[in-house]
Amino acid sequence: MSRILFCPLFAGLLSFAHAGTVVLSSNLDSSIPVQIAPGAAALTGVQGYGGLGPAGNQFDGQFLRSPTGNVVTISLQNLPAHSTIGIDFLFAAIDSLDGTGTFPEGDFLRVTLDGAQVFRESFANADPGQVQSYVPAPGVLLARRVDLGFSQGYYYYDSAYNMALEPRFHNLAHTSSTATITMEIEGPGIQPLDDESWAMDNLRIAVDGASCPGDLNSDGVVDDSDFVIFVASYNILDCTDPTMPVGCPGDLNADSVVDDSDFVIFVRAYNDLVCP
Ligand SMILES: [Ca+2]
Ligand SMILES: [Ca+2]
Ligand SMILES: [Ca+2]
Ligand SMILES: [Ca+2]
Repeated sequence: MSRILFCPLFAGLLSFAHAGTVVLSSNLDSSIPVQIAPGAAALTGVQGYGGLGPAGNQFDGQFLRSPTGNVVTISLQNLPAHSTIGIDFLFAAIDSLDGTGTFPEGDFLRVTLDGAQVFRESFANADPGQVQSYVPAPGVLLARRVDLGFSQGYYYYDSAYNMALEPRFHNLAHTSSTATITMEIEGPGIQPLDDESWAMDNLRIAVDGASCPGDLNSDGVVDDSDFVIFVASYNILDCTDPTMPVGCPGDLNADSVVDDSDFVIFVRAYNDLVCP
């Protein structure tokens, strides 16, 4: 890559951004990506969830809604060389999920990566006295125990979470060229679709893009003079990260919307990469 593009400022910033190589991205509006085996889950209108979320990452159109007790499996192949993987998604906790306990309580969102559990927490909407084990990270909670549609009534309130800001779904150690991710709500409390369910929207999976460069400038050594250019879209940036001095980009291409078309280019030196 061109040395002319190197800028120490940008190289310093990159380590704070969720830049990487996006390997699967879907707004789940019109079709289910072939990499997703949905089981009993189906595309469904987002109802009252519409518009929840930060600019550029909001519930909209349709999402993939699943009954509890159903496994949604994401299978990725031919991943580029990398050392970490991250999963962004908007999570809808729909209707009377009952938190931790015994039936009808015991509704746990469980996520695995290549068979290893990376997340298992209960979600509770039905009654304020129920125990939800999940404590949202800063910025994750979008709505809690409000009517966002589907089944109606006191026990059927709904909640929304922006898991793009949940650290437990990011920087997961991973180097294989394939990845299998499962998502389900399981436990002793699972109940039928009209009683409780869940959904995801704006699924985006990225690897860190940290394949190590070779002697890119052909000077006989692999060192900091071999620069790697990253292009990060608006959605990948963690706009709430106070350590990220750039903040979120605005309408950089002047098309009157702040969205993925506003790209931010980073230049990163070889030494900043984690090379396996
Ligand atoms: Ca959608
Ligand atoms: Ca509801
Ligand atoms: Ca229930
Ligand atoms: Ca339940």
